Amino acid sequence: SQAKADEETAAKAAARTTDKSSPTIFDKIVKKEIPATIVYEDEKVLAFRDINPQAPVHVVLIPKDRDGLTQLSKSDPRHKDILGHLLYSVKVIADQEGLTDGYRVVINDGPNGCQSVYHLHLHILGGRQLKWPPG
Ligand code: IU
Repeated sequence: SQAKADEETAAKAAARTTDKSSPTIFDKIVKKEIPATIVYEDEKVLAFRDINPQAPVHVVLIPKDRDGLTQLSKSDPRHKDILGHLLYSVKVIADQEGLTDGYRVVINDGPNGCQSVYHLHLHILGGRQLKWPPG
């Protein structure tokens, strides 16, 4: 029946958006299949300007190889090196961006953290006085 088909379509759409094993748009940015304003890159990480910036400087920093790191809470001991590499890269990028008066680093994790892309990423926000607590 049509109703059943509609139900199936809706279920599939829901599954697609919550399927945390499929590649995300960030993989396409890594492969340069879709454009992004890249501000920093090395063999392991890539950083680009957020398309919906929440501050004058808003950079998204990701591991090039997701390697199971859909989100921080899914990390395991094998990820310790890349996690350290990412955090140190924040400092390098913040220097490069001239954030001499400070900045904020954010990792949104899961639904309560308002994570929308399931490829681990760090937000680097700066260039204005940020408020605390966040929303
Ligand atoms: P979040 O922590 O998962 O919500 O962060 C995802 C961010 O990725 C969010 O700030 C988006 O604006 C940003 N982004 C992007 O920069 N380019 C894209 O093509 C997509 C999302 I999709």
